[in-house]
Amino acid sequence: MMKLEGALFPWRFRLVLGLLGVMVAAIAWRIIDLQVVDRAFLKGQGDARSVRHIPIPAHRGLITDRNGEPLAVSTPVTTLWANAKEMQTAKEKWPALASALGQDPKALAERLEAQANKEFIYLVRGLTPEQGQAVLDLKVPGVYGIEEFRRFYPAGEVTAHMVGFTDIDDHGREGVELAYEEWLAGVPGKRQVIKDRRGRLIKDVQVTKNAKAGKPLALSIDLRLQYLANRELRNAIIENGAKAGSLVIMDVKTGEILAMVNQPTYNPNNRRNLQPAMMRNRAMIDVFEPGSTMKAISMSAAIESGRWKPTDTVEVYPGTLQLGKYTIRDVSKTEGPVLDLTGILINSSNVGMSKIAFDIGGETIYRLAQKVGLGQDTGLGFPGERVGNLPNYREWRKAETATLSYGYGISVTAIQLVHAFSALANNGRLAPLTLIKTDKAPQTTQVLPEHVAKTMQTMLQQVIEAPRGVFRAQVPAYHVGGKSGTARKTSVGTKGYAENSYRSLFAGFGPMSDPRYAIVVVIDEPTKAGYYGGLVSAPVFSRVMSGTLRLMNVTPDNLPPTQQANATPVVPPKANGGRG
Ligand code: 59J
Repeated sequence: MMKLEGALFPWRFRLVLGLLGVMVAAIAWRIIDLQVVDRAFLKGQGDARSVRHIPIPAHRGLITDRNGEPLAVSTPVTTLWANAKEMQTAKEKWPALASALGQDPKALAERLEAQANKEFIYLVRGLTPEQGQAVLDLKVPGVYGIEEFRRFYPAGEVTAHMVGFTDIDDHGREGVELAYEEWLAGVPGKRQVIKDRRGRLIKDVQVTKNAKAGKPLALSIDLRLQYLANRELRNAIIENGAKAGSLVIMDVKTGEILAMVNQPTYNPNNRRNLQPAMMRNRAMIDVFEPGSTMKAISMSAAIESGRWKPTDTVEVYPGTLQLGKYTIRDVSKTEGPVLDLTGILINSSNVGMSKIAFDIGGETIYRLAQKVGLGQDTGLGFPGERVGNLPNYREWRKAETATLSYGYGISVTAIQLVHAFSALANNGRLAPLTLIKTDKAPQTTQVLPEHVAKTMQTMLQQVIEAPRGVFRAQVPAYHVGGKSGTARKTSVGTKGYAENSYRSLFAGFGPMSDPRYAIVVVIDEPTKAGYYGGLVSAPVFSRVMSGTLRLMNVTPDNLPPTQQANATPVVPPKANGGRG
């Protein structure tokens, strides 16, 4: 019967057998397909669902002053984050977490509920590693730590404008931190980890890319001078009830900025309650009319023209000069009806300067102003830096020529003004400005013949040392030179100049035996003791120049005769091994 049936339907049996065989082959093929052919793809897909790359933060380069004093330091911090979804499984631990974080338990719970489906939220950023570990030790499910770096600024408000700061993600946002971001930042690394479906870390697999640390940066500034400048400027601002101010010290031979401070300032380590006015690096981002400090440049142009020498005289009587409906005025009444060129600087005669300007022509002054960098790009590339404005020369009317010659109708930054004076100090050679410490002597440009610069040095020394000079700028034991300026501020809204708001200026250099340091002091809107540059800014110049020359161990070139005798080095008695 069976045989009969089998014999009757032998094809049915073979069919079933054949089908089974095909199925086995299909399964076998599928196994081979998955395990051999698609292996890489599938493993990749699986890993993509569990392997994560997390960044390893790069250590940001240290910023120091020229002597290696730290100005911006990266310290390791722990940032705590949470997988809020995962945290919902252990609500009983939230109060303990809140107290460890120093947060209000109710507020934290509300936040975690509101973001219950988020897999990444920050709990708190920038704890000390110890604080962070204490929280992690609570082992609250869903709470994780990442190591980051945070910037600390040891000199705080004293270097705030220069150094700037980084944002919470450690990227430069202001100052040198921003200008040199690429240099300082480095490149973050990558670490491969395996996480489960819920994002919990299961295994730290390997570092796939090492973090590349940022490079260190030594600035040109000298922290000691920076402190000195900051202290003297701040005191002057308070004493004079002034709104703001800037002070810049420059090494005229190397082009290095040795100090640059502004008031008001701020603490970069605690940026709550920051007002925009505090953050301005005024020495580079505020422009102003240089007023009479400009006469040092105009006078240089006159000497260079060969048409004028210091002893030549100009009639300044009666202290005014009418140009159509425009009147040029001298503020202080001078000794006599005529002044020589030095006298024009000492008495700061606008009339005298203007008459010289008419003789040499506006273009002569314009060319020199341009060469010494007034209203020109400094090339520093500092964030927010302004270029100012030197109006392009055309056939100027007399009034325009005159006002340019004594410092109006042109706008400059404090750093440009110190740069311009540095050319006079450095015997006519202009060194390019730099905020970075330089080791080799820079390429300088001869912008003024040496003999002209030397003549100007003598005249500017007279401005300070002559009987009617700006005696408040004098520096004990040294000869220095410079020029004060008092400029009415242009008032917004009106077309002209404010009646009673002034900018007090002083620009100078020393020691005259071999000028090395140039200093500019800008005091904005003094309201108390007076407002003349010779009264308000000159004493600040004196104190800061005095401190600078001492700190830099510069040999005095103006000791009174008795002290000079004492100053001859005392030769120590020869050592004789104690044999008497
Ligand atoms: C001045 C100006 C404004 C702009 C005038 C200062 C002009 C001018 C139009 C009146 C105070 C004042 C373009 S003063 O810097 O001459 O530093 O110790 O602001 O002249 O024409 O009540 N400086 N200052 N001028 N404007 N326009 C003197 C002088 C200067 C001094 C004192 C006294 C001005 C010696 C200024 C200083 O040299």
